[in-house]
Amino acid sequence: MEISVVSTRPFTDQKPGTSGLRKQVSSFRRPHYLENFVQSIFDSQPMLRGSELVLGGDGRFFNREAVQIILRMACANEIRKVTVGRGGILSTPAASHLIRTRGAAGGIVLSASHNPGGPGGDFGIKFNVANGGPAPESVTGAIHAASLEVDHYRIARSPHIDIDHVGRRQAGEMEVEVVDPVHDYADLMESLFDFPAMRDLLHSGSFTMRFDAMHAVTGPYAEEILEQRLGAPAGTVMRKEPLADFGGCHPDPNLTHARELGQLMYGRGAPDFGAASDGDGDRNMILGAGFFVSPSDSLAVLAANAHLIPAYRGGLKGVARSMPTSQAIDAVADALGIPCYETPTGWKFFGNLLDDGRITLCGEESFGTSSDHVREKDGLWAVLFWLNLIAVRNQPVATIVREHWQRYGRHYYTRHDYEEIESGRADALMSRLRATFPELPGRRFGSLRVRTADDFSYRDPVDDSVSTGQGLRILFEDGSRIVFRLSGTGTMGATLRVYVERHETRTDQLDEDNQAALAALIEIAGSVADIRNLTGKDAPDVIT
Ligand code: VG1
Ligand code: CO
Repeated sequence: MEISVVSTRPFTDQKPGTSGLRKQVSSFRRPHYLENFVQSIFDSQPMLRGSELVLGGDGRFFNREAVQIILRMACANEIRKVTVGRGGILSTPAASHLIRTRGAAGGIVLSASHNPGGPGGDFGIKFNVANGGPAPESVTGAIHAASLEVDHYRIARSPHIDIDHVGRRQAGEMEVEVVDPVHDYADLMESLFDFPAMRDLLHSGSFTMRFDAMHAVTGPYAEEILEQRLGAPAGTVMRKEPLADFGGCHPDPNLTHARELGQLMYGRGAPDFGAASDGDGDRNMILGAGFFVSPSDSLAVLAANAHLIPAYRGGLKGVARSMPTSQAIDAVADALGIPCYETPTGWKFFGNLLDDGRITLCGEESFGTSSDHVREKDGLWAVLFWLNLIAVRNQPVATIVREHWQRYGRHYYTRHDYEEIESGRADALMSRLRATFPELPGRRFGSLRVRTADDFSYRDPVDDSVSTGQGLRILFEDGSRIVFRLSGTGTMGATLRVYVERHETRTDQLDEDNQAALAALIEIAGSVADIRNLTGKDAPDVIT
C-alpha cells in the first residue's frame, strides 16, 4: 500500500489534560491537527510498531472520520493489527477491557467524555497503555514533547476501510479486526455479578428501574445487559440511541444534565432505582426514589458492601480515592483495616496501585467508580454493582445509604463549578489564594480553625514519580476540608472547582439538606478565595 509522508508544523497546544487531548471540534478539524497528535503518539511510543492497537470512541461527531484517519496512519506506522469496535464505537471501559484481553500494546479512545458534542461541541483523543488504563504522566509528557517537534506524519493512501461489519480484513500489511463493541464487556459484567439474583429482582414485580444513556455510548451496552441479559422491561433504558450530538445535551450524568431522569426519580410513583452514564460510559450517577447518592458516598457504600458481590467476596486489598473525593471511603477502609490511598484527580493515577495489587476499588467525586476488573472508571459496572447490592440486601437505595451514615457518619459534600472564567482571572485567583496559605494555619473562621493549607502533591508509591500542583487544600481541625482546583478537561476558558466537605457523626443530624449543612464552609470558601470578585460570578454554574 502506498504511504504518503506529509510535511507538517507543530501545534503548541497539544498537551493532554486530565483525560487526554480535548478541544473543540473546530480545532480538531484544522488541517493536520489530529494527524500531528496521532503521529506524536506513534513517534513517542515505539513499542506500538509491530503490535496490536485497540481503537474506538463514543460515537460523537467526527468519530467516524477520525477512525478512518487513525487506521490509515496506523497502517503507515507499521502497526501489526488494529482491533476496532463496530461503527468505530467502544465505551471507555470496554476499550480498557479489550486492550487487556487482546494483549494489545495500547489503545486510542476517541471521546471528550461528558463534554457536549456535535459540530459546535468538543472532541477528544486519549491514549491508553498496555494495562488498559489511561497513559500515565510520563507517557502523556512524551507525547506532548513529540507534538512540539513533529515535522511530518505518515498516512496510507488506502480506500475507505469497512468498520461496520464484524470480521477481519487487511489494509496493506496491517490487519483490521472489527469486533462487536458490547459482547466481551457484557460477558465480563456477567462474570462479576450475580445475574440470577438481579434477574429475580427485576422480575419480582415490586421493583422498577430506569437507566439514562443520554444518547451517548452506553445505550447499546445497557440495552444488551439490562434489557436482554437481565430481562428488564423494554423502556428501562432511556435515550438509548447514540447520537453524534447527544441530542444537543451535555452527556454528563448529574441532576442538571439528566433532568428528565431526575424529575422521574423525584416525582410520584418514582422508580426504585435510577442511574445514568456519560458520553464515553465511564461515569455513573446513582439515584433511589427521591434520593440522590453522592458519588463519594456511593464509592464508600460499594466498599463497605463489596463482600456481598461475587467478584469481591474474598475482600478488598485496599481502596483509593482522588484527593478532592470525600473521606467517606477512608472511614470504611479504617473499619475494614485496609489501606486507603489518596491520589491526584484523574484515573491515570490509580493504574499503578491496581497493577501492583494494592487496591481493588477506587473512585472519584466526579461520578467515577471502578475496580481492578479494568483500568478505567466504569459507569455500567457501578450501576450493576448497586443493582446486585439492592437484590442481595433487599432494601431501597435510601435505606442502604442511611444505614451507612448511621454506622460511619455522613460526609456532607458538594462541588461548586464556576465555568468559562477568563483563564488569566482563574490563574490569578489560584495564585492569590496560594499566597495566603502561609498565614492560614491556626486562623479561626467561626467555630472552625485551620489546621493546614497546602498545594497537594503526590508521590506514587509504586514508581516514586511525583506530581505537583494538584489542588489547593484548606484542612480544618475538625476534619472539614475545602479544595480548589482548575479543571483539566474544559475547552473554553477555565473552570474553577470548589470542593467542600464536613463529617457529621451526630446521629440526629444525618438527614440535613446538603447545601445547608455546608453553608458555613461554602461561605468561607467564597471569602478566602474572593470568588465573587475574581470570577465576576454571583453563583456557581453547576452544583453537585
Ligand atoms: C474531570 C473530573 C475528574 C475526571 C475527569 C475525566 O476532570 O474532575 O475526576 O477524572 O474529568 O473524566 P477535571 O480536570 O475537569 O476536574 V471523563 O469521564 O470526562 O473522562
Ligand atoms: Co467519561
